[in-house]
Amino acid sequence: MLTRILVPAAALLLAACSGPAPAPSEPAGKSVIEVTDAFVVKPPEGRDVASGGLTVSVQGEPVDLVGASTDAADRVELHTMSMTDGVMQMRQVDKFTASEGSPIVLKRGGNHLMLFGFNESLQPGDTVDIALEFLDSDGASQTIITTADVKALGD
Ligand SMILES: [Cu+2]
Repeated sequence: MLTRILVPAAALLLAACSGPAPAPSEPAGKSVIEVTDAFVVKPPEGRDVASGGLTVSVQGEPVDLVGASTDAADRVELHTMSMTDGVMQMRQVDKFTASEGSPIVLKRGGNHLMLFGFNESLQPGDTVDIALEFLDSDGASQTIITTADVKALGD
């Protein structure tokens, strides 16, 4: 019985492997990405973990935001935020996806950027450049550098 199930599965696998070669991929740039409203919140005195946000709109094919980096911090992670039993929980994720009409919105109290080792000398009113790495559905990457305003905690 087991054998009879396994044989067709193996045959399918072989068929998939010997299928026609994939069509040549389209040139990159099918997605036009726009990043706006970038900000970073200066952490309280003595802390160096900052949260940040921005909006990513796309025209064309959907794109994934898969990473971020900045000279202003050691490391930037993509985080989700959720409430579980009244406890706020943050979780690191690999990516956020933007599609037409459905932008990525990263903000306080929601999905956000988390900057570790944030440069403590930066003050509200300063700006920091953040490099955002995107992948489109063909696996083509695009890096966009956006300028984020440093905001005070209460702003
Ligand atoms: Cu976080």
